[in-house]
Amino acid sequence: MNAPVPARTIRSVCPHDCPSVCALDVDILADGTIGRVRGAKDDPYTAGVICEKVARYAERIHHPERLLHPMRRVGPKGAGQWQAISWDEALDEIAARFLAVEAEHGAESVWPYFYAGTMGHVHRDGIERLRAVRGYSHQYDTICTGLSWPGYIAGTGLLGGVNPEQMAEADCVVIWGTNAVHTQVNVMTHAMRARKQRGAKVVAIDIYRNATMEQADMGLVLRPGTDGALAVAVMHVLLRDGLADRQYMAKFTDFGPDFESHLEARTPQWAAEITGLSVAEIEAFAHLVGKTPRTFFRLGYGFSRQRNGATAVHAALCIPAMTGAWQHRGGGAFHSNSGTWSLDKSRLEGRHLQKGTPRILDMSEIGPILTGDATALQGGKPVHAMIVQNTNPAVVAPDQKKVREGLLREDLFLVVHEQFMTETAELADIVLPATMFLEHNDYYTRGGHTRVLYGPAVVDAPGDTRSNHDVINAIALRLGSDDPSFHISDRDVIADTFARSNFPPLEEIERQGYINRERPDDAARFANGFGWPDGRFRFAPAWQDVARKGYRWSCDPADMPRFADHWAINEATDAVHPFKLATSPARGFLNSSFNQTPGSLRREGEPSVFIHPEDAVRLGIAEGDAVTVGNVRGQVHLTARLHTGLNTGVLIAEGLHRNKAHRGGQGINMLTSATPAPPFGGAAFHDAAVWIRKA
Ligand SMILES: Nc1nc2c(c(=O)[nH]1)N[C@H]1C(S)=C(S)[C@@H](COP(=O)(O)OP(=O)(O)OC[C@H]3O[C@@H](n4cnc5c(=O)[nH]c(N)nc54)[C@H](O)[C@@H]3O)O[C@H]1N2
Ligand SMILES: Nc1nc2c(c(=O)[nH]1)N[C@H]1C(S)=C(S)[C@@H](COP(=O)(O)OP(=O)(O)OC[C@H]3O[C@@H](n4cnc5c(=O)[nH]c(N)nc54)[C@H](O)[C@@H]3O)O[C@H]1N2
Ligand code: SF4
Ligand SMILES: [Mo]
Repeated sequence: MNAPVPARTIRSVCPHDCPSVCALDVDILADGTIGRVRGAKDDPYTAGVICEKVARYAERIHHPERLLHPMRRVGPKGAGQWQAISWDEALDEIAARFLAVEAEHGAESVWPYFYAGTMGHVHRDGIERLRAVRGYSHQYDTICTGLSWPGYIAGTGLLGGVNPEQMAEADCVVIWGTNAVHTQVNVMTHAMRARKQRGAKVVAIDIYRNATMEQADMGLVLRPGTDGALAVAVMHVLLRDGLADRQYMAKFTDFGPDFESHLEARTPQWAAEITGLSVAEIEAFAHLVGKTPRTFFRLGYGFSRQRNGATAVHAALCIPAMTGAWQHRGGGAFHSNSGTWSLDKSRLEGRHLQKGTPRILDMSEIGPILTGDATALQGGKPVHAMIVQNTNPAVVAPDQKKVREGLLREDLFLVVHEQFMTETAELADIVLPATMFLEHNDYYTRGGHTRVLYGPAVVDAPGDTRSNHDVINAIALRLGSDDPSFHISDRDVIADTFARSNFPPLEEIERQGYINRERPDDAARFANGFGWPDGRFRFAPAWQDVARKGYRWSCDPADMPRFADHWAINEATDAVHPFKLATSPARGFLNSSFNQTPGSLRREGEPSVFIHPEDAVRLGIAEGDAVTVGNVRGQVHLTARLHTGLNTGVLIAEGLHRNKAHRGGQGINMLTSATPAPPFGGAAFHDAAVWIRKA
């Protein structure tokens, strides 16, 4: 069948939480529905390529299960009995219940909770205005970037790096701890350009032979949580074999005799024991990056989701500082540009409205917080009311047993604003229907390239759906605030934010679709010095200085290793829990988003776990067997898939499927820990010691 002829094609932006921030061309059909979605060819980073799940967006935006009306729970919590209500009824009830909780328990007992369902700043961060004006508990954003960002900043002093489009000009691209084929397909576009045009070598470093490694020239499959050991051994070899750029280090880093003697014991033999790699593999990798000046290190999030992830990211980042790769076009490192936008969001987030200095609760600890853990509550009162936007904690948050138990508390009033009846929405008292990105105006950034993009409202919002911005404003007005920021439109907030940030006017950005925030190349590669006052990259991180950039300690600062190193603090295996489990990303889902679209469900099939055939044989497990994986936190039912591309003793469950998609209804985060990782918190999603047996 031929695709229908579109009435028009509009420029938009993918709103989802993926570093690529693709510019989209969206066909709008004569009946107002959307047709094909394509990657914009004229956007230099998108370069005409997007992932399958967003190419099929018509499945999501016109999904028959979209929430269209506000609803009130009528039966017991989580029983799925609802009554449709009007917006006025819903908003009145929310205001009354929030005010009652404020009066009885204090404003800090209300905890607005959000994450990155949409990455548009207006509809993501506007919830901060409500929090500020009422003095509600704050949220410490740790769930995704709490480990990797501090790890990167510890070295460079600034969260920014070489324009990732320059990967195409590299002679070697190291894709470290990111399954880019699944999670940010555009990395592959530019890495493959380098290979095609320059014969560049592509290296992938992961804990299993994933889809990205299948496309690489060199694949290093190490044991989970051992990247720090690989990195310091690589540096040992660089120094040993005369491949370190000592001149560069003398000028641009804190390199000195203490660090050099620290590395003396970090031999490839030592690292081989820890990583499971061979000495030859470690040396070959060190020689490749040591002899290829234009080596681009694309550092992902995956290896930061180990308990020692912050130090691992820092250790990997040290390699280009030792080879001097930063000096060469096509060389250097990149993790995220999120530190480079210079956006003034003070109005958008309502900083002028802030009442008092409320406690800041760690979003990754939502389970312990809602089940009354005194440390997680910082000695304060329990949470009695929440409004949740843009996130699905019942599936995505660690220590799922506690999350669910907490969300089900009878004395918690839970409002969930959603596009679908997620497993979080199912536990709510009031469910509110939300618009999607083509139905509201917003601007978007993510760390993956250099542009800020604009996405306009282009189709009608279905049913009674309302945008996050409108809902936050309506609640604030009901609660008695009359600040002008609660009266203006999403478009006005964008125009105001751009004006405050000294960006070009919105009209100009609207015409062009984006604004380029690329920094001059020499600044991006720290050619005039790194982000610390002395301009030097730090092989010996001063974590206290990182803390001052907005982080809070989750460990004793004295416990931090002095230099880049392997830090053996991950969940230890033992006789009962002999396996390490990682919960790597599935291609068809984006976290828990798309877990209701037909194309994604077809692609992902049933929730499964990769196990090495030797382990499987030993445990009497065959391909396709029903298995149970468990630890002290809980148990999950999965289907076994035999995979030779991982170490023995390692299990990989690509997720996040719906909890309900698992036999028994328990999702993979039953097994992950909510204990904040050092130094500043964050969830170690890929670090769980578990057992596995045939079900
Ligand atoms: N299709 C799809 N796309 C996504 C997402 C998704 O769920 N699905 N999630 C989105 C979000 S929110 C984010 S933050 C990004 C994250 O995207 P990435 O930066 O790719 O990070 P992760 O998805 O956590 O994991 C990437 C890889 O790290 C590997 N890994 C785990 N532990 C280790 C380790 O100790 N060492 C090494 N070297 N590798 C390890 C995993 O096996 C996995 O292959 O992707 C976004 N894009
Ligand atoms: N085991 C394990 N758990 C993980 C991870 C992992 O690798 N392994 N990854 C973690 C990471 S990196 C992250 S970032 C978190 C992400 O976790 P979440 O931020 O919860 O991401 P999603 O699962 O995509 O859920 C976003 C929800 O927001 C809704 N939404 C989208 N747009 C809007 C909107 O405009 N308005 C409203 N009201 N709702 C909207 C979507 O329908 C969806 O249900 O998950 C984490 N959880
Ligand atoms: S999810 Fe990522 S790769 Fe897919 S369209 Fe969105 S930004 Fe692009
Ligand atoms: Mo994330």
